[in-house]
Order: sequence, then structure tokens, then C-alpha cells
Amino acid sequence: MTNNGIQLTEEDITGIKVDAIVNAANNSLRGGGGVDGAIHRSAGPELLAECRTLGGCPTGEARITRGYNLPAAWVIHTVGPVWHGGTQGEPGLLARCYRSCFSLAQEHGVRNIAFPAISTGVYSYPKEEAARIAVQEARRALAENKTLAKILFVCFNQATKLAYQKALAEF
Ligand code: AR6
Repeated sequence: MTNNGIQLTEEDITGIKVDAIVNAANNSLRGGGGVDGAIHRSAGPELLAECRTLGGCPTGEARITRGYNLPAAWVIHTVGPVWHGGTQGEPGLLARCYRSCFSLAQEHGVRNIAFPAISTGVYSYPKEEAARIAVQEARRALAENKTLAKILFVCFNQATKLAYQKALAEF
């Protein structure tokens, strides 16, 4: 499915050959479960070694590393908010994650980038609301950054895919 530079895919993000993949990390940047664990396993120990030099990452911000054994040249690590019912600034923090990633992507001349559904796994962010924010920020980035050609949203399960399809149809 394509939508003016936005594409949905069901592949494992670790196998995607793009300039940059995004990691849904935690504040320590020392690895974890979910997509974070998968990315570290595929990239190899050098990724963790580089992450250790970064001193962590606050929620809503992002940090960039090399991709090491991954097909992607870069990994952009961002820390999404834990869902607490939406009363603790979660939508603003999630939007900041996407903006922080797009800003690093622009600085590094990234033309294509793949995102997992940040915060919607272990961090429990509702999938439809998260997809709406992701699509909104992706559209903004494509309009503002002419180097950026393609944004892939990786739908690791059917519910995530439906959430993105709905968000894409809404705007
Ligand atoms: N490729 C693409 N998407 C994936 C993959 C994969 N290989 N594996 C899982 N997903 P999560 P969060 C999807 O929990 O909610 C970690 O322990 C998954 O189905 O990975 O931001 C970190 O260290 C879901 O749609 O990230 C943090 O502690 C999405 O990726 C915490 O989890 C995000 O799920 C971050 O939680």
C-alpha cells in the first residue's frame, strides 16, 4: 500500500534495506525486549558498545548510531512514552519522538526510513491513536524535507496494520 511516500509493510524491521531504521528503545539505550531486542541481536554487539557511549536518551528524543550487521546504514533510537491513560502528555511525547527521528534523518541525508509502531508494544500506547500521530508526523516530514522520499511503517501484527490503514484513510 502506498500513500504519497508512505508505505505499509509487514516485514521484520531488522531485514529491511533502507538508509535508517528506527528503534523503539528505552531511556538507558542498553537494549531490551520487543523490536529493541531484535535490532540488537541482528546488529551485533558493536551496536550496544556504541549505545553505551551515548549516555541514555530522554523520552521524546532520539539518538543515531551505525547499523553494523544490519542492512540499514543507520539506527535511530527513540524512546516513546509509556501509556498512562493519556493524561501525562503521551500524545505530545509520541509526536516528539517522530519529529526527533525525522530531524536526525534530515541531518544525515536519509532518503528512506522504516519505523516500528513506537510505544504500542510493551509501552501499551493504543494502536489507532499512535498510528494517527505517526501518519501526521510522516506527512509533515515529507512536506518539509525534500531529501526524504519514502517512509515505511512496519506492521508487525494485523491490529497494527489495520490501525495504519485507518489513519491513512482519515487524512
Ligand atoms: N520488527 C518490527 N516491529 C516489531 C518487531 C520487529 N522485529 N518486534 C516487535 N515489533 P515494542 P515499545 C513491534 O514493545 O512499546 C523494549 O523492551 C511490536 O509488535 O518493541 O515502544 C524497549 O527496550 C509493536 O508493534 O516497543 C523498551 O523497554 C512495536 O514493534 C520497550 O520495549 C513496538 O513494540 C519499548 O516499548
